[in-house]
Amino acid sequence: MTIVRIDAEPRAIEIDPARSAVLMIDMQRDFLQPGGFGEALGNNIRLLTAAVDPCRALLAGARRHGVLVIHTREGHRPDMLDAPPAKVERGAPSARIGDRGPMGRILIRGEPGHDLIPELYPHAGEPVIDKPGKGAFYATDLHTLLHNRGIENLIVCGVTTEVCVHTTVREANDRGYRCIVPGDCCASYFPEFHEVGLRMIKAQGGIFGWVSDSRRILAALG
Ligand code: TIU
Repeated sequence: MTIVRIDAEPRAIEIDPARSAVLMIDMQRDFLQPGGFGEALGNNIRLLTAAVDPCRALLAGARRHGVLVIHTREGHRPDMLDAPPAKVERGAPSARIGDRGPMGRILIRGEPGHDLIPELYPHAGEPVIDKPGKGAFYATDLHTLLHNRGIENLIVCGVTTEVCVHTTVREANDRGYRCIVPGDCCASYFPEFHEVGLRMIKAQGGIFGWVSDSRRILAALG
């Protein structure tokens, strides 16, 4: 067992890479590319691209060191029976979940927009979790999969910081996982929400977990 020490806030954390996983949250075309769900909600999608290169570097390092990599995708069944009307009707988007856009039906499984971006595409054998909600634990088998693999620590990356990353970190924290969030591997359509989202995780002695960055995590892995 090789324990590594990751520099982080509010303090350094020691983890066993064999009992750790990288969770890559929702790096989907629907959130990062033109014509998807993110843009339909009125957001500037370019604000999310800063996280792509750090995520790519972190994934490469994690794979090199045998850290389990898990990807998630937010989306719904083509018949949308798993899409709460309260979610579909929310706000005033130019196009709603299930509507046709340039990348197919918005946020629907199997459509081009629902797929992960090519820069961060899963390698063969890496689990992909399809989730209907913002949190990766809600209505998925993620907890079972992590439990069966003996995973205790999660390095949570992806988009958006204050929505799906935060919801997942909160769910994971309540289930007993140690969550480390590399800030440069996350992004938000609202830079101020990104900043305060990270501060909320590490405040109060690390109320939801630890905040670090890709450089410090890669340095710890060696
Ligand atoms: N809208 C927004 O910021 N996020 C989402 O709808 N989903 C995720 O964060 N993945």
